[in-house]
Order: sequence, then C-alpha cells, then structure tokens
Amino acid sequence: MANVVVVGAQWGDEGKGKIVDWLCEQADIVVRFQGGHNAGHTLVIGDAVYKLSLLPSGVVRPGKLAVIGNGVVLDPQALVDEIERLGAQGVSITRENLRIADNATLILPLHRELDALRENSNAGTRIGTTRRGIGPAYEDKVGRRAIRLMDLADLDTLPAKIERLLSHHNALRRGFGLPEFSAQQIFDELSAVAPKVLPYMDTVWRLLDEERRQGRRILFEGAQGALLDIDHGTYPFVTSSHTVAGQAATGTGLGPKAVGYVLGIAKAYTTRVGEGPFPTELMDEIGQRIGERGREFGTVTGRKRRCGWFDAVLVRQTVRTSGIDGIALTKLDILDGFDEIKVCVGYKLDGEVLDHLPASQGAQARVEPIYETIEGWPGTTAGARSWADLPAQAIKYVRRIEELIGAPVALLSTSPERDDTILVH
Ligand code: 2SA
Ligand code: MG
Repeated sequence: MANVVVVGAQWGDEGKGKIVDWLCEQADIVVRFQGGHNAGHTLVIGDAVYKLSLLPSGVVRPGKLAVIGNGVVLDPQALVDEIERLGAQGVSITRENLRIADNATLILPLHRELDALRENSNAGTRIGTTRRGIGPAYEDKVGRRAIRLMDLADLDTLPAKIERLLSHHNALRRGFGLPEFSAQQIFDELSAVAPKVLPYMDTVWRLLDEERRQGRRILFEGAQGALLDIDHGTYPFVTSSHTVAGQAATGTGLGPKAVGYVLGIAKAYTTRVGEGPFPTELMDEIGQRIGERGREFGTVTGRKRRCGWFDAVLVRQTVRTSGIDGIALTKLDILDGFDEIKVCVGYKLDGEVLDHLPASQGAQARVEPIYETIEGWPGTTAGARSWADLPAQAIKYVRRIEELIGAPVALLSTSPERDDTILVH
C-alpha cells in the first residue's frame, strides 16, 4: 500500500475518523498535518466510542505510532486533557506511541479568548468557529511571534519570546481599552504544562523520513474539509489552515512525493457547521430529516449541522484541488427510503451556468443549484458489507456521483462500524 492521505472533500464531518481507523490496519504511522483540537473524529470500536480532537486516530490502535506534525496548532492543556480522557478509556499514551513536532505552534489561552471575543462581537465578523483559538494561533505563527513546542524546553529564553508575542497583543489590548495579558501568567502556565508535553517532542520531519525510507507506511490524517481551506475554501468562512491534500507534505516536513494516494471522504449528502455559503442547503423538513437521521451535531461543540443535498460541483472541485484519486462515500444509509434524491450538477448565476464555485464571496452567496433528480430506493443500505447487498437504485446513485465528480468511489461506508465498509474497486 502506498502512503495515503485522507482529506475531507466537503466542509468537514464526512466520517474521516472511521475511514482512517479502517485504513490504519495497513499503516504503521498515522500523522496529523493541520488544524488542531477543532477536529472531531469519532471512532466506534466494538462497544467503545472514542472522540478524538487533537490526537491522530491511530492512537487507539495498539502498535501504531501517532504523530502530530508541524502544521498542527497544539493547545498543550487540551493535549493533556485528551490523553487523560483516553487513559480513562484504557488507551495508554506514551512516547512509544505518540510524537509531536518540536516546531509545532502552540495555542495559548489568549488565543481562545481572542477567538471568542471576535465571535461574540457584532462587527459582522462571525465565522462560527469552534472557539478553540485556532485562527488567532495561526495568525501569530504567520506573524512570526508564536511560541512553539520546543520553546518549552528552554525556560530561560521563554520570557523573551512571551514578551515578543505580547508586544503585539498588548498594544492592541491597550488600543481597545482591554486589560493587558500578563507575561508572568503565561510563563507560569507554560512552565507548568511543559513537563507533561515535552516527553512526546521529536524532530518529526527526520523521524518520518527515516521511517519512510525503511518501508514503514504512513497514513496522513486530514481534519476539517477542503472547502474550509484557507485558500481554496469558501473564504472568509474557512478555518485558518490548509485542509487540501498538499498540506500533508508541508505540515509534516516530507516532500510531496511521500504521498502515493489521495483519498477524499465525502458524505452522500452535504453538511456544514458554522456560517458561510451553502448552495444546496435544505431549510425544510427534508433537511430536518437528514439531520435527525444522520445525527448531525458537531463532535467538538455539539452544534447542529446544516444539511442539504449532495453537491457534485463542490466535490468535483475538491477532487481537483486535492488531486483526489478515489472517494470514500459515507452515510449512504441516511438517504434510505427517500422517494427521490437530488444532486447538484451545476450553478446558475445571473443567467449563466457555472461548472464550479466562483471565488468571490458575493457570488458564492448568490449561486443557485441546478439539480438532477434521482429515484430513491426502498429497503436499507445500512450495514451492507458487499456491493451485492445494495439496492440497484443505490448503486445507480453511487455511479452517477462518480461520473459527476470525476473520481471513482473506492470505498463505501455503510455504518459507523469499522467492518461495515465496502471496497468498491
Ligand atoms: P475554526 O474553529 O477557526 O477552525 O473554525 C472555522 C470554520 O471551520 C469550521 N470547522 C469545522 N467544521 C466541521 N467540523 C469541524 N470539527 C468539529 C466536528 C466541529 C464541531 O468534527 O464536528 O464540533 O463543531 C470543524 N472545525 C472547524 C467551523 O465550523 C468554522 O466554519
Ligand atoms: Mg468532524
């Protein structure tokens, strides 16, 4: 098996966690390369349900090495809490099964505060973030004033780095009449958490490159989805990292040739959590029904997800911006029993037909979907374990999606259970 990168092909919550867990069997190392604890990956293994936010999904499987790459923003306290939660479920995390890039950027409490402050303001800047401080932490990284994991290993020079960071933030705080952040408090918090996270620190680019050369297989685990990418997504209603497959290279320190196969995960319909354009959104009882049947609530924040029909235009675009080789289609069973199902095949904008989502925010808000109607199927696809178990109409739906998005459906997931996965090709 080639090194696989798994990316969300929509707006996140496509069911990546389960697919990563399924693929994990054939991988030695599972790596996160972007985002932070804004991700919500749910794994169902037997009777146990694991909810992961920051740790790579491979961490719950014995014998796998989980790696957090430099592209991730790391909240050290959230890491410690997640490790504790997993410990209570019987999953032990040590340096044996977890490594974190020394050059990963840290999320501090001040980032969380800024995130919430912006989301609560009425300035029309609401994105509907997870309020985890993701955006503000990436801003400081790009602004060249962030604290990184390795800085916790050198407490003598940490105060100067905190000063550099606060000279920016406190100038703004003064300008807005807000109390300044305390350098001492940040230092105290960081030095307290340092001994709990430093044991996992490593030179990840070198480790991964050595492992790769020895033939060890790497699975790159994307979080969120390609339409939340900072460049290729529905800007400004996006997350602050690159979520497309190319980030697997820069977010780990490996070259682009380290990735052999790009697997996009797409739901058989569309959901989105947070603000922003959503051309196929259903505000009626059909949307309601999909949301209830699909249990569409955010894993991290519990927020209700917006629901709509499958948008082939968006996924086709993602297939191209991420170079997707194959799709894993999830949650087909949620569409069981509908008389008819719609698929968006193009957009209308000012009397013109578009085959892609335009980049402009205004145009994105105004495009109208052009639908193709497909006959539904009686009976259930839930828990199907072979192609032959599927109703003929369900197969037709999958085949039509393949045609429209320009990529094969390589895997079909028919329930959250690992074994309910059909290998199509
Ligand atoms: P942020 O917090 O700065 O990354 O938010 C910016 C936008 O990115 C969206 N976003 C997500 N969308 C879907 N799933 C995500 N993870 C959690 C989950 C979300 C949850 O798996 O359920 O629990 O609510 C995720 N993370 C970020 C976010 O909604 C904003 O639109
Ligand atoms: Mg999720």
